[in-house]
Amino acid sequence: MKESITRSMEGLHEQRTLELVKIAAYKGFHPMEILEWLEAGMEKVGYLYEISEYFIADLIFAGIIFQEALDLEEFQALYQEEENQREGKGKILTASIKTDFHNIGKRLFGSFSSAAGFDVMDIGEDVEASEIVEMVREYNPDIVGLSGMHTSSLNEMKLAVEALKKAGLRDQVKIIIGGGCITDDVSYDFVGADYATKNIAKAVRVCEKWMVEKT
Ligand code: B12
Repeated sequence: MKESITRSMEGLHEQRTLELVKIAAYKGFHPMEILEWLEAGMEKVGYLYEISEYFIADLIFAGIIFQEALDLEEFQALYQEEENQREGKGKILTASIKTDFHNIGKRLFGSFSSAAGFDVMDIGEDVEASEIVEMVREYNPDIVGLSGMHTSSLNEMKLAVEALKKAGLRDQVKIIIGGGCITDDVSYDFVGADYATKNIAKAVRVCEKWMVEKT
Protein backbone atom coordinates (compact mmCIF):
# COMPACT_ATOMS: atom_id res chain seq x y z
CA MET A 1 0.00 0.00 0.00
CA LYS A 2 2.75 2.38 1.07
CA GLU A 3 4.81 2.01 -2.10
CA SER A 4 1.78 2.19 -4.41
CA ILE A 5 0.57 5.45 -2.88
CA THR A 6 4.03 7.03 -2.90
CA ARG A 7 4.70 5.93 -6.48
CA SER A 8 1.31 7.03 -7.70
CA MET A 9 1.73 10.46 -6.08
CA GLU A 10 5.21 10.79 -7.55
CA GLY A 11 3.88 9.85 -10.99
CA LEU A 12 1.08 12.43 -10.68
CA HIS A 13 -1.62 9.80 -11.25
CA GLU A 14 -4.60 11.67 -9.93
CA GLN A 15 -7.36 9.06 -10.04
CA ARG A 16 -5.11 6.20 -9.00
CA THR A 17 -3.80 8.13 -6.00
CA LEU A 18 -7.30 9.02 -4.87
CA GLU A 19 -8.50 5.43 -5.25
CA LEU A 20 -5.49 4.10 -3.35
CA VAL A 21 -6.05 6.54 -0.50
CA LYS A 22 -9.70 5.45 -0.34
CA ILE A 23 -8.62 1.81 -0.16
CA ALA A 24 -6.04 2.55 2.53
CA ALA A 25 -8.65 4.41 4.56
CA TYR A 26 -11.11 1.52 4.08
CA LYS A 27 -8.45 -0.92 5.26
CA GLY A 28 -8.09 1.14 8.41
CA PHE A 29 -4.58 2.55 7.98
CA HIS A 30 -3.85 5.45 10.31
CA PRO A 31 -4.29 8.90 8.68
CA MET A 32 -0.78 9.83 9.77
CA GLU A 33 0.63 6.84 7.88
CA ILE A 34 -1.28 7.67 4.71
CA LEU A 35 -0.12 11.25 5.03
CA GLU A 36 3.50 10.14 5.28
CA TRP A 37 3.18 8.01 2.13
CA LEU A 38 1.69 10.92 0.21
CA GLU A 39 4.43 13.22 1.49
CA ALA A 40 7.13 10.80 0.39
CA GLY A 41 5.62 11.09 -3.12
CA MET A 42 5.63 14.89 -2.83
CA GLU A 43 9.32 14.80 -1.84
CA LYS A 44 10.03 12.91 -5.03
CA VAL A 45 8.00 15.40 -7.06
CA GLY A 46 10.17 18.18 -5.54
CA TYR A 47 13.32 16.28 -6.47
CA LEU A 48 12.12 15.71 -10.05
CA TYR A 49 11.42 19.43 -10.28
CA GLU A 50 14.92 20.21 -9.00
CA ILE A 51 16.52 18.05 -11.70
CA SER A 52 14.21 19.63 -14.34
CA GLU A 53 12.29 16.43 -15.10
CA TYR A 54 9.15 18.09 -13.81
CA PHE A 55 8.06 21.66 -14.39
CA ILE A 56 6.08 24.21 -12.44
CA ALA A 57 2.80 22.88 -13.85
CA ASP A 58 3.69 19.50 -12.37
CA LEU A 59 4.29 21.09 -8.95
CA ILE A 60 0.88 22.74 -9.19
CA PHE A 61 -0.77 19.48 -10.20
CA ALA A 62 0.99 17.62 -7.36
CA GLY A 63 -0.39 20.21 -4.94
CA ILE A 64 -3.90 19.69 -6.35
CA ILE A 65 -3.74 15.88 -6.09
CA PHE A 66 -2.41 16.06 -2.54
CA GLN A 67 -5.18 18.43 -1.49
CA GLU A 68 -7.85 16.31 -3.24
CA ALA A 69 -6.60 13.27 -1.34
CA LEU A 70 -6.82 15.07 1.98
CA ASP A 71 -10.30 16.34 1.12
CA LEU A 72 -11.61 12.82 0.41
CA GLU A 73 -14.50 11.90 2.65
CA GLU A 74 -12.73 8.68 3.54
CA PHE A 75 -9.64 10.54 4.74
CA GLN A 76 -11.62 13.17 6.59
CA ALA A 77 -13.64 10.45 8.31
CA LEU A 78 -10.41 8.84 9.43
CA TYR A 79 -9.02 11.81 11.15
CA GLN A 80 -12.34 12.85 12.58
CA GLU A 81 -12.06 9.61 14.53
CA GLU A 82 -8.95 11.07 16.10
CA GLU A 83 -11.02 13.91 17.38
CA ASN A 84 -11.23 13.98 21.16
CA GLN A 85 -12.67 16.63 23.46
CA ARG A 86 -12.98 19.23 20.73
CA GLU A 87 -13.39 22.60 22.24
CA GLY A 88 -11.43 24.69 24.59
CA LYS A 89 -7.99 23.18 24.35
CA GLY A 90 -6.49 26.50 23.32
CA LYS A 91 -6.17 28.88 20.40
CA ILE A 92 -3.67 28.57 17.58
CA LEU A 93 -2.92 31.19 14.95
CA THR A 94 -1.25 29.88 11.79
CA ALA A 95 0.37 31.65 8.85
CA SER A 96 2.69 30.98 5.95
CA ILE A 97 5.45 33.46 6.40
CA LYS A 98 6.16 36.45 4.12
CA THR A 99 7.12 35.53 0.51
CA ASP A 100 5.79 32.00 0.97
CA PHE A 101 2.65 30.97 -0.90
CA HIS A 102 2.82 27.27 -0.05
CA ASN A 103 -0.04 26.31 2.22
CA ILE A 104 -0.61 22.56 2.16
CA GLY A 105 1.58 21.76 5.18
CA LYS A 106 0.27 24.72 7.15
CA ARG A 107 -3.32 23.64 6.50
CA LEU A 108 -2.47 20.14 7.61
CA PHE A 109 -1.05 21.43 10.86
CA GLY A 110 -4.27 23.45 11.27
CA SER A 111 -6.51 20.46 10.51
CA PHE A 112 -4.76 18.11 12.88
CA SER A 113 -4.61 20.70 15.66
CA SER A 114 -8.28 21.39 15.17
CA ALA A 115 -9.07 17.66 15.24
CA ALA A 116 -7.16 17.52 18.53
CA GLY A 117 -9.47 20.15 20.00
CA PHE A 118 -7.71 23.47 19.34
CA ASP A 119 -9.45 26.49 17.87
CA VAL A 120 -7.42 27.38 14.83
CA MET A 121 -7.30 30.65 12.96
CA ASP A 122 -5.43 30.53 9.64
CA ILE A 123 -4.46 34.00 8.45
CA GLY A 124 -3.21 32.88 5.06
CA GLU A 125 -0.04 33.03 3.03
CA ASP A 126 2.72 35.57 2.43
CA VAL A 127 1.90 37.12 5.79
CA GLU A 128 3.95 40.15 6.88
CA ALA A 129 5.39 40.31 10.39
CA SER A 130 3.22 43.36 11.11
CA GLU A 131 0.04 41.39 10.23
CA ILE A 132 1.08 38.61 12.58
CA VAL A 133 1.53 41.17 15.36
CA GLU A 134 -1.87 42.68 14.61
CA MET A 135 -3.61 39.30 14.60
CA VAL A 136 -1.95 38.18 17.82
CA ARG A 137 -3.29 41.34 19.40
CA GLU A 138 -6.80 40.75 17.97
CA TYR A 139 -7.18 37.01 18.35
CA ASN A 140 -5.06 36.52 21.47
CA PRO A 141 -3.85 33.00 20.61
CA ASP A 142 -1.98 30.72 22.98
CA ILE A 143 0.22 29.44 20.17
CA VAL A 144 1.49 30.86 16.89
CA GLY A 145 2.38 28.32 14.18
CA LEU A 146 4.54 29.65 11.36
CA SER A 147 5.09 27.75 8.15
CA GLY A 148 7.82 28.28 5.56
CA MET A 149 9.06 26.24 2.62
CA HIS A 150 11.86 28.49 1.40
CA THR A 151 15.42 28.54 2.61
CA SER A 152 14.86 32.24 3.29
CA SER A 153 11.78 31.51 5.43
CA LEU A 154 13.83 31.19 8.60
CA ASN A 155 14.92 34.82 8.31
CA GLU A 156 11.34 35.93 7.76
CA MET A 157 10.23 33.93 10.79
CA LYS A 158 12.98 35.55 12.85
CA LEU A 159 11.70 38.97 11.78
CA ALA A 160 8.17 38.03 12.84
CA VAL A 161 9.37 36.89 16.25
CA GLU A 162 11.34 40.11 16.66
CA ALA A 163 8.27 42.14 15.72
CA LEU A 164 6.25 40.28 18.39
CA LYS A 165 8.98 41.03 20.93
CA LYS A 166 9.00 44.69 19.97
CA ALA A 167 5.22 44.83 20.39
CA GLY A 168 5.55 43.31 23.87
CA LEU A 169 3.55 40.20 22.82
CA ARG A 170 6.25 37.55 22.63
CA ASP A 171 5.82 36.31 26.20
CA GLN A 172 2.07 35.78 25.76
CA VAL A 173 2.47 33.10 23.09
CA LYS A 174 4.37 29.93 22.35
CA ILE A 175 5.79 29.84 18.85
CA ILE A 176 6.13 26.67 16.80
CA ILE A 177 7.70 26.66 13.35
CA GLY A 178 7.41 24.07 10.58
CA GLY A 179 7.65 23.51 6.84
CA GLY A 180 10.38 22.60 4.40
CA CYS A 181 12.76 25.21 5.83
CA ILE A 182 13.17 23.05 8.91
CA THR A 183 16.20 20.81 8.56
CA ASP A 184 17.84 18.58 11.12
CA ASP A 185 20.46 21.17 11.93
CA VAL A 186 18.01 24.04 12.17
CA SER A 187 18.09 25.81 15.47
CA TYR A 188 14.80 27.30 16.56
CA ASP A 189 16.93 29.48 18.83
CA PHE A 190 18.05 31.31 15.71
CA VAL A 191 14.45 32.19 14.92
CA GLY A 192 13.57 32.78 18.55
CA ALA A 193 10.79 30.19 18.43
CA ASP A 194 9.95 27.66 21.13
CA TYR A 195 9.89 24.57 18.94
CA ALA A 196 10.58 23.48 15.38
CA THR A 197 9.35 20.35 13.63
CA LYS A 198 8.05 19.01 10.35
CA ASN A 199 6.25 16.22 12.15
CA ILE A 200 2.58 17.09 12.66
CA ALA A 201 1.94 14.44 15.31
CA LYS A 202 4.88 15.71 17.35
CA ALA A 203 3.77 19.31 16.82
CA VAL A 204 0.27 18.62 18.15
CA ARG A 205 1.69 16.77 21.16
CA VAL A 206 3.98 19.71 21.97
CA CYS A 207 1.08 22.17 21.70
CA GLU A 208 -0.99 19.99 24.03
CA LYS A 209 1.89 19.86 26.51
CA TRP A 210 2.18 23.67 26.44
CA MET A 211 -1.52 24.00 27.21
CA VAL A 212 -1.24 21.61 30.14
CA GLU A 213 1.72 23.61 31.47
CA LYS A 214 -0.26 26.82 31.08
CA THR A 215 -3.21 25.68 33.16
C1 B12 B 1 3.36 21.68 -4.18
C2 B12 B 1 4.51 22.64 -4.31
C3 B12 B 1 4.24 23.91 -4.83
C4 B12 B 1 2.82 24.39 -5.15
C5 B12 B 1 2.19 24.86 -3.81
C6 B12 B 1 0.71 24.56 -3.72
C7 B12 B 1 0.17 24.97 -2.38
N1 B12 B 1 -1.10 25.29 -2.39
O1 B12 B 1 0.87 24.99 -1.37
C8 B12 B 1 3.11 25.59 -6.13
C9 B12 B 1 3.13 25.06 -7.53
C10 B12 B 1 2.14 26.74 -6.06
C11 B12 B 1 4.55 25.93 -5.74
C12 B12 B 1 5.11 27.15 -6.02
C13 B12 B 1 6.46 27.42 -5.84
N2 B12 B 1 7.40 26.60 -5.37
CO1 B12 B 1 6.98 24.93 -4.59
N3 B12 B 1 6.86 23.08 -4.03
C14 B12 B 1 5.84 22.27 -3.92
C15 B12 B 1 6.33 20.89 -3.42
C16 B12 B 1 6.39 19.92 -4.60
C17 B12 B 1 5.52 20.25 -2.33
C18 B12 B 1 5.24 21.12 -1.12
C19 B12 B 1 4.18 20.45 -0.27
O2 B12 B 1 3.02 20.87 -0.26
N4 B12 B 1 4.56 19.34 0.38
C20 B12 B 1 3.62 18.52 1.19
C21 B12 B 1 3.45 19.16 2.57
C22 B12 B 1 2.50 18.31 3.40
O3 B12 B 1 4.73 19.17 3.18
P1 B12 B 1 5.26 20.45 3.98
O4 B12 B 1 4.77 21.69 3.41
O5 B12 B 1 6.71 20.28 4.23
O6 B12 B 1 4.50 20.29 5.36
C23 B12 B 1 4.80 19.26 6.27
C24 B12 B 1 5.74 19.73 7.36
O7 B12 B 1 6.74 20.59 6.91
C25 B12 B 1 4.83 20.31 8.38
N5 B12 B 1 4.52 21.74 8.39
C26 B12 B 1 4.31 22.60 7.39
N6 B12 B 1 3.98 23.80 7.87
C27 B12 B 1 4.00 23.71 9.19
C28 B12 B 1 3.77 24.67 10.19
C29 B12 B 1 3.86 24.30 11.52
C30 B12 B 1 3.62 25.30 12.55
C31 B12 B 1 4.21 22.95 11.85
C32 B12 B 1 4.37 22.58 13.26
C33 B12 B 1 4.43 22.01 10.87
C34 B12 B 1 4.32 22.39 9.55
O8 B12 B 1 3.59 19.69 8.19
C35 B12 B 1 3.49 18.97 6.98
C36 B12 B 1 3.19 17.55 7.38
O9 B12 B 1 4.21 16.70 7.36
C37 B12 B 1 7.75 21.27 -2.86
C38 B12 B 1 8.78 20.15 -2.88
C39 B12 B 1 9.05 19.55 -1.51
N7 B12 B 1 10.00 18.67 -1.50
O10 B12 B 1 8.48 19.92 -0.52
C40 B12 B 1 8.15 22.48 -3.73
C41 B12 B 1 9.10 23.53 -3.17
C42 B12 B 1 8.80 23.84 -1.73
N8 B12 B 1 8.81 24.74 -4.03
C43 B12 B 1 9.84 25.36 -4.34
C44 B12 B 1 9.84 26.49 -5.19
C45 B12 B 1 11.22 27.02 -5.60
C46 B12 B 1 8.65 27.08 -5.61
C47 B12 B 1 8.50 28.35 -6.47
C48 B12 B 1 9.48 29.49 -6.16
C49 B12 B 1 8.58 27.91 -7.94
C50 B12 B 1 8.58 29.05 -8.94
N9 B12 B 1 9.69 29.12 -9.67
O11 B12 B 1 7.65 29.80 -9.02
C51 B12 B 1 7.05 28.75 -6.16
C52 B12 B 1 7.05 29.60 -4.87
C53 B12 B 1 5.90 30.45 -4.68
C54 B12 B 1 6.07 31.17 -3.36
N10 B12 B 1 6.41 32.45 -3.39
O12 B12 B 1 5.94 30.58 -2.30
C55 B12 B 1 11.12 24.79 -3.73
C56 B12 B 1 11.63 25.61 -2.52
C57 B12 B 1 13.15 25.70 -2.56
C58 B12 B 1 13.73 26.38 -1.35
N11 B12 B 1 14.31 25.58 -0.50
O13 B12 B 1 13.69 27.57 -1.19
C59 B12 B 1 10.65 23.32 -3.43
C60 B12 B 1 11.39 22.67 -2.24
C61 B12 B 1 10.87 22.50 -4.73
C62 B12 B 1 12.31 22.31 -5.07
N12 B12 B 1 12.89 21.18 -4.70
O14 B12 B 1 12.94 23.16 -5.68
N13 B12 B 1 5.16 24.90 -5.10
